[in-house]
Amino acid sequence: MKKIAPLFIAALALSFGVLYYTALDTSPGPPEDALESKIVLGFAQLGAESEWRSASSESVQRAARMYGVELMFENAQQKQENQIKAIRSFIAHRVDVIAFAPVVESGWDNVLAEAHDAGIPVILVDRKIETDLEDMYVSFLGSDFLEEGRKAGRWLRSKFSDWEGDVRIVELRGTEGASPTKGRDEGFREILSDDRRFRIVSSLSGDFMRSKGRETMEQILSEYYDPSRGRGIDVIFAHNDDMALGAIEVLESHGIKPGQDVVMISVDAQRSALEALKEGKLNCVVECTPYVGEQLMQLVTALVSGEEIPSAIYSEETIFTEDDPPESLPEREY
Ligand code: GZL
Repeated sequence: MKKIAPLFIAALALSFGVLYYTALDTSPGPPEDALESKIVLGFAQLGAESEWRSASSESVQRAARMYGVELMFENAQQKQENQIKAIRSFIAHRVDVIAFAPVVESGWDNVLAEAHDAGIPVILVDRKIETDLEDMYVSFLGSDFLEEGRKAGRWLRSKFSDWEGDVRIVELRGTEGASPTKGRDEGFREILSDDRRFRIVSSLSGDFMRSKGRETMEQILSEYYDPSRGRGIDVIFAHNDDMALGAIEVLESHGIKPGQDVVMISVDAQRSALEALKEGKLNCVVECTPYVGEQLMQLVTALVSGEEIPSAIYSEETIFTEDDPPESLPEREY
């Protein structure tokens, strides 16, 4: 019996405590609108695979500080399951808005349905998704990848307008299944498709990474490049600067002059790519801007204020080529 008494008293105290706590907890706090309620944005960044991605993250973080938005920022190390986990944690924290750069296009239906059911709007930043469900996101903010590929194709056709023979092209693809990889590839091929001189002899992924760009370029050279048997490469089209810069290192290690022996095309226009353009190691760089942080915060603020926002906002982008005077090239932060 004695043993039971202390237990009973402890249970009584605990229930009283809980009651006391909940009573305190239900006391009327200050009115909602009197609280300085900051907007809370959950951002699931895909990784840190390239200079472009680092600049993208910095743009979002800097803009959140500038706009007074409380930012929950998660980096998924290029793993979709990590992005899904991050989005679920944002839902659990009941953030006001979720934004993310989907590492690949497919596999988002379940987690976006959970966000939708929780009443949390989602903005796609940088990359797109494929889904049959309606209303899984409220807006896309980023680049037109198809047009970026078309720009590369148009420049290449102009470069080889007087060329008689075949144009043997190597394509260094970005992350398989990612919307920029798909768009740049499709746009590039669309522009070249009606001219049989242009032949893509190898198309392999370097995952948007400099290290894998090097590995893939070495593999392509070993499998394909053999001038003694007339197997050369006339053009390298890299889906981003990091892979192009990796390929440049490999070409030079084999005594091949990038930009002279092989025409080099890249996408992004980071600082080191524009430097390579000035040095004649790249011939064409299609711009893809990472600087959408402020636009994102404007969208988030408008959304939380109940304003309508556009379903898609595309960045204005240009192209830089070997014909541009070096002094006309922009100073890049990244
Ligand atoms: C494009 C972006 C791509 C960049 C790469 O918007 O998703 O991913 O072109 C980056 O540099 O890794």
